[in-house]
Amino acid sequence: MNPVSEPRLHVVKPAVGALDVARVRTEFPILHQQVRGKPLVYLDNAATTQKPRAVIEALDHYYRFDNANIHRGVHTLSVRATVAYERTRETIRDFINARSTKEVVFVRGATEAINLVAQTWGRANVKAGDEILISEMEHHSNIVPWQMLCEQVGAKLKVIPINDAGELLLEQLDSLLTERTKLVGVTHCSNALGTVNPVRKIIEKAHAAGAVVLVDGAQAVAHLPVDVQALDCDFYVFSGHKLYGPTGVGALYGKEALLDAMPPWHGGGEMIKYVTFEKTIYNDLPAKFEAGTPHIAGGIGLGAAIDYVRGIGLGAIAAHEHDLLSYATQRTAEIPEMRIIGTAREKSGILSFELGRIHPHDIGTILDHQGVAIRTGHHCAMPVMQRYCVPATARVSFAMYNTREEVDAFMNAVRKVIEVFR
Ligand code: C6P
Repeated sequence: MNPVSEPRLHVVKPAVGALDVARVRTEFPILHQQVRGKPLVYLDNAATTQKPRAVIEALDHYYRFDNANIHRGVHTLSVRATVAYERTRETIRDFINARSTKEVVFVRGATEAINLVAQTWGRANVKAGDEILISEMEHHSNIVPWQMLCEQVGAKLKVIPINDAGELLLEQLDSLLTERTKLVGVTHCSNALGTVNPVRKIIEKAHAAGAVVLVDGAQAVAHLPVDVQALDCDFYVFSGHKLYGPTGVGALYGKEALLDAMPPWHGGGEMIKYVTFEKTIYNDLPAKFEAGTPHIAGGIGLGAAIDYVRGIGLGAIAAHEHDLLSYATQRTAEIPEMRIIGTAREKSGILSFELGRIHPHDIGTILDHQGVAIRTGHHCAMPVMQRYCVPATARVSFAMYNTREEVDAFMNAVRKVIEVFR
């Protein structure tokens, strides 16, 4: 199957106030540089976003003035570091509207969060013959941990297929959900296709079938408002670095009752209340899942990133990225060789494409010579590539600081690729 897509406009949340992109850009020092003699056009935001001054300064401030281990010391620096780190937990709670900070576990990122759930909740609740249901558009991070669990306990992995536009075939959900389905794992936004999934509807159906739901929010939290109570998801995971924060830090949201009943994951300091050689009493939530010294600076930086994003407003960010995607989608129609992969009605700012028979890595390399940074490859979503019968795609992904002029620069660079291969 090699469906030819036509550019379709998607529907994302309406504008809430205009975004002052020129001002936003002044807040991101890295954007103001030349790459290979051309102004940098950074369009690889789904891989990682750039960091605003507020985040860089939060990290700098921590290391200059507050660096100490947390939750342990009575001295002033330790108290300051602890307060700053725990402030981020509250910031995250508020950002995703969790009921309590007990429901917010710091992790290294989305990948670690999913592995944590698979190896704790999964090992405790999934037995031989049970089923885990994921979708065809998942990132490897939301496939492999479940495959590993299934191998360990003798469970079965099932998959919700997608149509040619890259939308889930939800009509199949009813038959795919059985009394054996223990968990549904689904991405909020696809990193390879840009599809925004109707997670609320999926959660409702999964709950009706008695399954819990983990939502992979890695590509969502920086682009659309997330309310875990309104969604009623059981677990929600995201990485800080795709949300303008540092790498190596992210969050796992879990409903308190579920987290409370789960066994701990890593053993070590911080996750214990009392240790003897005979027996250990584990700590309360969320410390039970936070063994060892965490990425303290990263946590503090993530708090600064979320404050920054909220200051701009997710409504305004979504509207701006929607405009960029619409503009880019329209402009791709000028180049007949360009085929968009992923034309769902609801999309976030991700444009995956093929350019005739030119290999995506060649596209990426030539674009880099024009100062344009995009990602090429399978995007850690090989089953999506298999679905569209392509080895890889080229992918443009937008953030709040991108502009229509950058889309123009990208299109000019694509024309250059075609010239080179003509
Ligand atoms: N996608 C991309 O370029 P980590 O690596 O843990 O921060 O995030 C993993 C992950 C999980 N789910 C989705 C939907 C993702 O997009 C990603 C990361 C990057 O698309 C790197 S492969």
